[in-house]
Amino acid sequence: MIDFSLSEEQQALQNMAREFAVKEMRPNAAKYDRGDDFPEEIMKKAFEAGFITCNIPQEYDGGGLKELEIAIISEELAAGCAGMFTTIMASSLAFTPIILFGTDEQKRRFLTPFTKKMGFAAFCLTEREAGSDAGATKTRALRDGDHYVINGSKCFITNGGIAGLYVVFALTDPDKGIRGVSAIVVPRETPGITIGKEEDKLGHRASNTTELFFEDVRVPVENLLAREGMGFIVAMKTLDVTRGSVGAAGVGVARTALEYAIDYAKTRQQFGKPIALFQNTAFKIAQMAMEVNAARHLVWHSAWLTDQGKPCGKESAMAKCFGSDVAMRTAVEALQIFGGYGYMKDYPMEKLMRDAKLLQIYEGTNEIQRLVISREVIGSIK
Ligand code: COS
Repeated sequence: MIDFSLSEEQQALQNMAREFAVKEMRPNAAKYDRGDDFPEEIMKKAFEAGFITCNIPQEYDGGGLKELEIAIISEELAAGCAGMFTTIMASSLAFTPIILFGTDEQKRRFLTPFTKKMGFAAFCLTEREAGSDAGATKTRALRDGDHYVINGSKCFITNGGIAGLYVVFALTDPDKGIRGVSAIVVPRETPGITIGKEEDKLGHRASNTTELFFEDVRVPVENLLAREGMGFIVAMKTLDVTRGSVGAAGVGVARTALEYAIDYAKTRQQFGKPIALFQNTAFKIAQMAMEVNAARHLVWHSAWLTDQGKPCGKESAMAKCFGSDVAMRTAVEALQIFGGYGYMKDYPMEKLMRDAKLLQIYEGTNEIQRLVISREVIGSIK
């Protein structure tokens, strides 16, 4: 059976997220893009609406949303402002390894507090020398009695400076390489954590990105997720689940760019008629509309697979890669329709283009997504 319709609940969720994006995010997107301020008030409203804790299971007082519903919300929020979307969904990314691999006690201890009071979490995998090669982690978490002692640093951490909780991937057994990596939950208040400077980014400027330094950070062994040495698998399985929402964000950014381009093309007159009546413009718009639809279908399919508990690594990589590539292509083409106006900061097009770029890079570059897809599609070679 195949059914593309959304349930009444899903439609209500979509409407709620769309209204939030239109009323709260879009009117403030340029302001937070220009300055260095954090959109605190909008995040408070996002918390009250349940977006920040949407993937925390209901038994731990969260929204308990499935991946398809998260994809629906992600598209809407990113259509409002990709930077604010990133702040919200980076917490979901950090909650995911706890949801997938935490014990009941860990979920209660680490997740439930986020449902009571607004807070953020951060997924700490990337290091200066371990980006795409995530297994090259150098940060160590060596056992000392009933504690791990963490030393090292992480970079490009979304929510790094504002998070109350970090999920840190570190070597508990440095001799074992990838198989010596473990996932450990580290509360922000633990002594020895220093937050580096906030990165000055091209786009997603409403989100906070920092380096993090760990110096003799002592964390009880009860904060280990899964087992020692399983950290790399924890990271990979997390990304399999979450990458689809980056594709959904790509759909959101592309959809906004397309909407602006259509409105503009219908009103902008050149050579005595609206430019939408020139086939060059109309065909660009047709191409963009096709690609937005195709990307959404990939995203929803990968989310559906995840919700069914079926393998989804290849499909979520496809959704992430295609969705973000469509965001980039659409933003560039839509800006072109605006001509010189598109290049000006008074118009929203250049922000969309800058925001689209990061979607092709974070949560695994699109080159890594193509690697994941090609490995599975080609299979083993004898
Ligand atoms: N699910 C379960 N297990 C997985 C897995 C997945 N999705 N992907 C890899 N593994 C397992 C492999 O099966 C292998 O296990 P064995 O050693 O028992 O065979 C192990 O993990 C190592 O995998 P692999 O050999 O594929 O590792 P590589 O170093 O070659 O590459 C990639 C792994 C490139 C896919 C990984 O490093 C990656 O995803 N990098 C990008 C990281 C990223 O997204 N960073 C963004 C920052 S987080 S916001």
